[in-house]
Amino acid sequence: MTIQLHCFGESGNAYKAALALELAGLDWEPVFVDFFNGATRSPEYRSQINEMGEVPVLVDGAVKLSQSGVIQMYVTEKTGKFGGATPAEAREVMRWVFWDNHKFSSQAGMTRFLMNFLPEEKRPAPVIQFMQGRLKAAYEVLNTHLAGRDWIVGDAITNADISCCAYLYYPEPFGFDRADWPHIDAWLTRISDQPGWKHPYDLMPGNPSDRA
Ligand SMILES: N[C@@H](CCC(=O)N[C@@H](CS)C(=O)NCC(=O)O)C(=O)O
Repeated sequence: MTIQLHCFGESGNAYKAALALELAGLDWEPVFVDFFNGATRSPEYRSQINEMGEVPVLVDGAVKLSQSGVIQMYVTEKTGKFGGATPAEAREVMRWVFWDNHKFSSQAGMTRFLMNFLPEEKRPAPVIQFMQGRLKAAYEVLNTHLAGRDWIVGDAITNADISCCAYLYYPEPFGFDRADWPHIDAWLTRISDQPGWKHPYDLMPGNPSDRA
């Protein structure tokens, strides 16, 4: 049975799930969620798809899951891929996924939203500046960790990499410039060189140009 992933292209959190499914070689298809027209805020979405009002949501037969990190764990359960080679690595993978969800992607996603998807007159400059300061500290953490290593954990790509990279391929500006962070830059190239890798806008339906 084909796995369904409720998602939209602009969602870096959905990209973490979509990329794990795709790189693992699982049979899956995207189900477009019209976030920009309020789909995730509708009572139907909350009662039938996800009470948390978010994407991504994975449906595999009777299994329904939200939270990108949990969906990534499910891909690991099904395929043995991306979870780390040992129990110690598996814990380390989770440590970075939690860090990403709390300190990195959440801030990158919000800053990108405020700078690109809000009408220009509503963009709160002091909040954006504050968020960019927080993000700079997070880039520093990741760049320093990646110095002298190919992957965040162990010797191969894991859910830690798939989680932390998700917002960094998007073209909309939010203050991140690959040229400023050489170890992150090389790591992003390493990830995009993986067989089967696709850009978020090629993997999921929905693109800012749809609303232009
Ligand atoms: N921690 C969650 C975050 C999910 C999330 O924030 N998704 C956003 C899209 S990137 C969303 O659906 N937001 C809807 C809303 O806040 O109304 C995950 O990793 O899945």
